Amino acid sequence: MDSQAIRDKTVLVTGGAGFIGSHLVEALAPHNEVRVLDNFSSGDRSHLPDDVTIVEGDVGDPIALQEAARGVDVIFHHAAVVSVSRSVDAPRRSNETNLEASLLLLEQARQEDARVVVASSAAVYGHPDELPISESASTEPTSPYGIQKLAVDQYTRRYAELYDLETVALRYFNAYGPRQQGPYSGVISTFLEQARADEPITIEGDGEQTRDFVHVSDIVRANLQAATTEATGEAFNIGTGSRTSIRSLAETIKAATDSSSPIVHRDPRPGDIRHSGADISKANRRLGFESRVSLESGIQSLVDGTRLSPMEANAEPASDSMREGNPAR
Ligand code: UD2
Repeated sequence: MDSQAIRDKTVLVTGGAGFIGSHLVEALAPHNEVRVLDNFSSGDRSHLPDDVTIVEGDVGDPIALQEAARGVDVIFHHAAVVSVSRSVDAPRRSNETNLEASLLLLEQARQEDARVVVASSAAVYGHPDELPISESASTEPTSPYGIQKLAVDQYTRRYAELYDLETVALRYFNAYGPRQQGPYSGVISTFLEQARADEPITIEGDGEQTRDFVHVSDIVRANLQAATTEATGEAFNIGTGSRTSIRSLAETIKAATDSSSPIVHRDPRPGDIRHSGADISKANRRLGFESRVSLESGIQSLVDGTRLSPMEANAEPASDSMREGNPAR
């Protein structure tokens, strides 16, 4: 699978100024006409290349959406309220953006006969029955955010069946990389900030919980593959296939930053998922997806401020000593 195959298309990236969206825009812009629909509630204009067309507005605003989607070939849907805790505090508000606006977008895609690649989430699974988690695992989300993502994921797949629309849902595991920041940004950026400031690195609970951390450049590559795959109407796990404990992550980040931060424990997060790890064999088989960035090199590049291109092979997974669990390849 040639993941650079999407060329000379008109594409829309919703949430294109955000963390994942802006990296995707950068990868698409040299070869395609790119439009970005973003309300800049958390995204940043400075992340966008000069040659993209920006429509400022909510995805849930039909006028803005119509303008942004007119004549596009592919829509990458990354606009969302990404905070799980905000979805718990205000479920209807996050439902508006995460679910209602996504449905509006699918309808718009039907009008344009555009392919849609949707950002789904490992949150659809809730507490997993087995590891690694395959796409056919049970889906019992534990938060409004997860419920909304699951509904969108299902709508996305059903739109392929019911309306013959080309759709793909990508279930991201724990994404990390440059530009991930702010209060809901995830454990890697939090630990990095703490380590750089020589402040305590705060592990919630015993630190033995595990996650599948996937670098944003791998996620971008999965999106490019989804843009051209023949395997539409499907959902795919996008992770690395390996799990890392939060304690091991804290130690790696402390070492990589040469920090004198103490590693401390506080109360576990209520409802925290104990273990999460992706079976990526379906994405590998059907999309040609593989993860190329090991957690060590991903963290090192964050520390050094170097960029990892989605097209470069940075693979050294076999020697990745932090990894545990069963690589699903
Ligand atoms: C991630 C996603 C979420 C959803 C979910 C799916 C992020 C930011 N969130 O939630 O959107 O897709 O996966 O299951 O990617 N932790 C600490 N100390 C800290 C911060 C976190 O110990 O300062 C722990 C936390 O208790 C948890 C783990 O690190 O056990 C990961 O936390 P997270 O907020 O980065 O991501 P997660 O898996 O809750």
